[in-house]
Amino acid sequence: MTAQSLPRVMADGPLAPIVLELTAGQVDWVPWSAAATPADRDVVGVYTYGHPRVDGPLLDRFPQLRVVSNYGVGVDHIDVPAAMTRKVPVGNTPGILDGATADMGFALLLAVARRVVEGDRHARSAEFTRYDPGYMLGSEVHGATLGIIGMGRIGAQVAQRGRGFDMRVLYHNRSRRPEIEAKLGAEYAALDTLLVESDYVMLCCPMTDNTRSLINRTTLAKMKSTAVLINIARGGVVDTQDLYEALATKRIAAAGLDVTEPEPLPREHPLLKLDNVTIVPHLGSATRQTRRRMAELSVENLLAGLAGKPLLHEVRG
Ligand code: 8YV
Repeated sequence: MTAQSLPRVMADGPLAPIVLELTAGQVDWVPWSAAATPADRDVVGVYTYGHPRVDGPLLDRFPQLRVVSNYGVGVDHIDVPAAMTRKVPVGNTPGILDGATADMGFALLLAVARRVVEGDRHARSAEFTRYDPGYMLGSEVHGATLGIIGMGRIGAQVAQRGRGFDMRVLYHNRSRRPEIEAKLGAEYAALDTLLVESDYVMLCCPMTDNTRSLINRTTLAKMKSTAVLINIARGGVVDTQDLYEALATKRIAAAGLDVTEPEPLPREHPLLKLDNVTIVPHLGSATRQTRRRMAELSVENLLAGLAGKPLLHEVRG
């Protein structure tokens, strides 16, 4: 087939080499354009790689659209009901990035609790000339209480790690998960109870209208002053200004953030100046193995949709 006869798919890039490899000879990639272009009439697929916004007006640009495939599980950047109304299936990649994302949650939890990033900076600095048993005391992880908000697949993996670290595990979720309670000894708690009792609060929920700004001035005020907030969900689950104020005034002790709102934060944002926050640039699923599986599944979804077949994983509502 010539490039002209291959199905045309609009994607935000640059795409990972593995995505290009897996689609070689099968897809004619069209660069992302926020505005309508003459090429739109031939576009039959949309591939979202780094969270570009997909809404009704964007979908309406493509009269022949057969599929939207997302590289990742979270689809808060895609108006799924708008796609459903237009009978365009939306694919995502659940079930393959839970372990990697939970590992990152624990990497942040441990880094913040035991001041790993600060310690690294000090160990490299000119100031480190003498060992002092009194400096950089952290907080204990084992034996502490971990509060997990959102007990889906990622939350369950976090609970398992918490148990491995001999933590008491509380969770809050839309519905109770008796099998997780039985298997991992996690205890269901009302949101307020979880906030009041946890030493570490980890956000593992999807971003929806119900979870947007769930962590705000009011909920932060319920947390212990020694507590640490870890966000591996979406930046928008936390009100950034309220978190900044809580950290700057030591209302809570510290935070570890894989995600922020906006993402990235403006380079001059005051949150970036605080010592009691550790931030990584949305690395939750960023292992070679997991990212490869995400590429494979998102490409399978894309090719299935282009061929008019059911997607391996279709987001419903
Ligand atoms: C992805 C994520 O890396 O899957 C998700 O929802 O947030 C990340 O694991 C991201 O979506 C890819 O851009």
